[in-house]
Amino acid sequence: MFTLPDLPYDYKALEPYIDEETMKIHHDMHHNAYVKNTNDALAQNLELLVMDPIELYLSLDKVPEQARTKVKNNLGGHINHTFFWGIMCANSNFHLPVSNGELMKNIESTFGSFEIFQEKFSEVGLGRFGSGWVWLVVDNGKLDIVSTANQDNPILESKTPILGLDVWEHAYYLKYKNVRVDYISAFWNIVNWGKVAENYEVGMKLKEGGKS
Ligand code: MN3
Repeated sequence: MFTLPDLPYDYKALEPYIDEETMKIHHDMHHNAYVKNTNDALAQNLELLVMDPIELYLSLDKVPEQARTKVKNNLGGHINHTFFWGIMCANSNFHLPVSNGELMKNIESTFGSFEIFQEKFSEVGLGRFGSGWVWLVVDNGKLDIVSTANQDNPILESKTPILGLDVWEHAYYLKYKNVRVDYISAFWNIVNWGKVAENYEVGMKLKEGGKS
């Protein structure tokens, strides 16, 4: 059985950028539903329920065909939200990427500057029609910004996400209503750059050989 992980901080830790009520609903209801739906879909396949979530997500051919789409969407939701909680934190130091030498240098050389990177990330997030995510990924040793629909994760395309933002309306509607751009702007205040830098190192190490 997959289980809902606790948030790594209090529900109100990301205030005022993401409000307490949004975090409660997002974690306790939305994320919890992804976990429950995955478990329900695999109730007849207990051997799959003991697998590592990412390992199972990368081998969906093991899932019986009639359950595959449900598992892809809901297990993706579980993986994405677990990742998302981890790349945010209270009291983010906005300038931390400056001290993370390698990642910052790569962001600057790839996009031109940190500010241009932020603009492009916002553009891609705004450009996602309907529900989905915007990601900073390592793709074969290079940084890139991509967007995915629904709960798809870039690892399905052998890209390693190092930063990601949920742009489903449920992630921001209570506070920001339909103004997604304000939610994306606020996000920069709560990015856990230390965690992003860790993810970056992992992604760069995968350059040789890619995913198995
Ligand atoms: Mn969500």
